[in-house]
Amino acid sequence: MTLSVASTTTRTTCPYCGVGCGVLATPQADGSVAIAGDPDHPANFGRLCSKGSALGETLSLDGRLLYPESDGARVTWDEALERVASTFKRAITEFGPNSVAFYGSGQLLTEDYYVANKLMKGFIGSGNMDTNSRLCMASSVAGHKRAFGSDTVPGNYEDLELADLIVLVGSNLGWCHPVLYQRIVKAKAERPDMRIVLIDPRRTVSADIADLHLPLQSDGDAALFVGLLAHLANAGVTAPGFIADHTSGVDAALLVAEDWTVARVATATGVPEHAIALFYDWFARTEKTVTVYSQGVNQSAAGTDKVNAIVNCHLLTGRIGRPGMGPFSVTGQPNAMGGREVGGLANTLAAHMDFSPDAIDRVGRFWRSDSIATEPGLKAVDLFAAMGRGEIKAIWIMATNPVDSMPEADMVKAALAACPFVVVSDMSARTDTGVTAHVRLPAAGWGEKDGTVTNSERRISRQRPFLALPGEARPDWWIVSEVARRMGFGDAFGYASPADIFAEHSALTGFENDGSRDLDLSGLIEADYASLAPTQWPVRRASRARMFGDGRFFTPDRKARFVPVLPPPPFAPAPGRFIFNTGRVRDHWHTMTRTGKTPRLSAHYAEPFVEIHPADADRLNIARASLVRLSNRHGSVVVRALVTDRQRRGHLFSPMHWTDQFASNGRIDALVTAKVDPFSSQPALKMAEVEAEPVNAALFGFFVSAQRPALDSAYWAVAEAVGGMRGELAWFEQPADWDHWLRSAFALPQAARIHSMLDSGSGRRSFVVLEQGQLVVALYTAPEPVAVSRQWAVGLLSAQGLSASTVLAGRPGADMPDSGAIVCSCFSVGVNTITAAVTAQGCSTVEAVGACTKAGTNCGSCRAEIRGIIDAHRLAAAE
Ligand SMILES: Nc1nc2c(c(=O)[nH]1)N[C@H]1C(S)=C(S)[C@@H](COP(=O)(O)OP(=O)(O)OC[C@H]3O[C@@H](n4cnc5c(=O)[nH]c(N)nc54)[C@H](O)[C@@H]3O)O[C@H]1N2
Ligand SMILES: Nc1nc2c(c(=O)[nH]1)N[C@H]1C(S)=C(S)[C@@H](COP(=O)(O)OP(=O)(O)OC[C@H]3O[C@@H](n4cnc5c(=O)[nH]c(N)nc54)[C@H](O)[C@@H]3O)O[C@H]1N2
Ligand code: SF4
Ligand SMILES: [Mo]
Repeated sequence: MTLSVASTTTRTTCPYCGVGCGVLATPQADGSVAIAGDPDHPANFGRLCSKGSALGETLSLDGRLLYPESDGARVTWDEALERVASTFKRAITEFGPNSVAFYGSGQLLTEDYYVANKLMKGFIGSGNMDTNSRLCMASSVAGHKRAFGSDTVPGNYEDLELADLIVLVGSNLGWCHPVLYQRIVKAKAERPDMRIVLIDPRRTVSADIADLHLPLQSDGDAALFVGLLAHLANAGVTAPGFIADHTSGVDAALLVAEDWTVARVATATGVPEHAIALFYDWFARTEKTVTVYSQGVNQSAAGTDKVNAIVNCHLLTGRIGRPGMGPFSVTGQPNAMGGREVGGLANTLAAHMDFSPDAIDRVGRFWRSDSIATEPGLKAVDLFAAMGRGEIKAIWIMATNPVDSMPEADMVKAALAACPFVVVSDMSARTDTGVTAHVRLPAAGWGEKDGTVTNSERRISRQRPFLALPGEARPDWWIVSEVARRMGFGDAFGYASPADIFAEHSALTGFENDGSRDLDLSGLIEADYASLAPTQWPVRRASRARMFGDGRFFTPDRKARFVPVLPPPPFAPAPGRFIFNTGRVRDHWHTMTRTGKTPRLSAHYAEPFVEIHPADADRLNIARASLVRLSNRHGSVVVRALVTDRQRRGHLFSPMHWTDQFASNGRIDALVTAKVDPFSSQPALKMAEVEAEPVNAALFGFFVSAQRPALDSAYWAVAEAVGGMRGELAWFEQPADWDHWLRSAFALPQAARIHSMLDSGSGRRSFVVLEQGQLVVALYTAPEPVAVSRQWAVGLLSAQGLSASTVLAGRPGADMPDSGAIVCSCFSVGVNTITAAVTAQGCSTVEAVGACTKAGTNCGSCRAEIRGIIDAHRLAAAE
């Protein structure tokens, strides 16, 4: 049970994506917390997506790490902190400061991040603090610096509403930045002339609002935008005055672009010429164009070049620094931007300053340290490689789960297992990374922690606590400061509150700045932290509203730089292999430590899967809903086949979310090669090469159970369900003794009676255990993927007065209709219910379906899928 510290409503910020929506959290008398969008927050104006709406359901203390642990045993904070401080100190004395490292996260608050970075770079004296932003934003950072001289995101959210053309490049905004997507949907409804182009190898849900989708071959983006640059120059769509006064290097960029005709771009991208020409024409003719990009751009071996290929087109047309236009890198994590601001990347020092002699001197004086690091540290991929070679003697991982999210994840796991000292600060008691730790430190989570985050449009918002710290959990800034004190740096880390830290960080951003650096928060030093309203930077004492509005950049000559980009040759996997693309689904967040706790969010997709084109599936004898093994030299995974023509032939896609905590073998980063971009060192997470083959299981199973089972089947995947768990199973060989298998998997008491039924013709078998008419466990097995309705079976967990025969039959009765796979997670409305509204009740619009079923009427994240169901029915009716 959680304990609230607030009786009224607390204004805070969503802990998931970089949209940074304002949230109103109101603890209720029964211990739950009511969550609503903050109507006054300028990111969302009251809206929330499915993940934001379900925040209240992630707050239970189930699975939380509540006490410090050393070698798996509970210890006092004093013992844990002492062990961390003394072990780090010993390693530094013996092997030097570069033998230790911190690996942080865009899910730390700015204050936490600032303190960790200051300890490593300012006082331990090593650059070895890197972050999961290396996997996320590093190419945008590098691209921004090459073009602007600083890591400045020029866009404001209102630009999306003011634009006449929005180009989404490698961004599935509909699922990953749902509230921004909804702002665009609304703007387009008000101004139907507004155009949207989607550039993504897959036809994602974001294609729903697109006037044009270019399903390009992975990494075709550089060719596409270099071709666009040539087209704009040839068509005379340039801004000569702006180019002359405010940029440099245009000629070199145009020279290498010259040969990139539409025909050549078509060959390089696999997109038909007429579609490319149409996109180029729209771009050329539309002054107010915003190019939104995300991981399809950044997570590539050519990520930085892709960023600059995009920025070049905006510089050539002078479309930057003005309302309704500009390149706009949208950030993923709630505080990806804050982490960049404090200097969390190993190649940055602090406050948007790098390791230049000036900056080292300036920051050293500000921190009053003479042991400041003088050179960049190891970046994520290099860091874990160095650890694999035994060069890292102690690592502290905060708020990230690299055993699941790093490329070559099995190597990362092995490196951590061999590292002499691993510290993990997390909210979760059990993560794939946490199990490798010598010391586990319980961190305060969302609702408990207190500080600031910066969203994609540079807006700083407060996360405020409304729950008491559970058990002995502590905020990350406190934990790091205590270790710093024990290492002998107490004077520099005597913070009493996050407000102290924020004031110091703000002061550093303004220190000897005078407009020479983009990041300047000096206007906030004396702001009232407790009541700080969402504030966009820069916030100099004399503020300037829009970045680059005056055409001045942060390079030495204050001019933006064109970067000549040479598109890489199209990637051709070895014969018989697929391009393996990875990313996200609507309702899960990364490694599922929080979204995996809610039945609602777990119902949308309940197991790991791979999207495969029907022609490829046929060729390989991969049947719908069967199991597939994906493998390469790094490892293998087993996931469900999702056969769909939204996928390109020769490409596969799997989400990154499933871990060893939720599936037998679904950690897809085990397959991703740690190949990095040469400028940003960001790994190419969207481009592995794999083989696919059907898994010939002898038997499939599906279960629902009141308790979490311990499974040993060849394949298993579990998910939370209301009243218990649900899960998918498969065996290569049927268990010899079902009674024994069930009793041990579901920890059934000897007295429990197992009812069973076998249909000898089909080989289908079902088992049920009831206790006073309530379900303990139901298991359905079949030689083919089990066809029992998942939603109906999950409903059994909350049913009373059940009879064994109804459950064994595995067919919904009239009193328990099958709603089908969940589409709307806010109101748990399934596909069958929606289809019935369309077919039987004649609902032909998303609004009408909403009126009939409530689906899509709360957060709206599922509206694109509802439209898909209506369209499919319309097509079927027309045939
Ligand atoms: N639901 C949900 N939302 C999230 C997150 C989450 O875990 N779940 N995580 C947050 C975080 S940290 C991030 S970084 C963002 C990521 O947000 P996005 O970048 O929008 O999400 P992804 O699914 O990783 O990738 C986007 C798309 O890139 C496409 N792509 C792959 N290769 C290429 C290519 O070569 N070119 C182009 N043009 N496209 C390509 C993929 O097919 C995919 O549809 O989402 C944030 N929001
Ligand atoms: N193949 C592939 N791999 C990818 C990606 C991809 O698209 N494809 N995307 C990459 C990207 S963009 C990202 S951002 C990463 C994300 O990957 P990770 O950062 O590894 O994933 P999370 O699950 O968000 O891990 C956050 C951890 O921090 C804990 N936590 C949450 N809040 C706090 C807190 O306040 N303090 C502390 N100490 N702990 C906390 C959570 O319980 C969780 O264990 O994955 C990357 N990996
Ligand atoms: S769009 Fe959704 S996940 Fe992102 S900040 Fe808003 S509510 Fe949270
Ligand atoms: Mo990310």
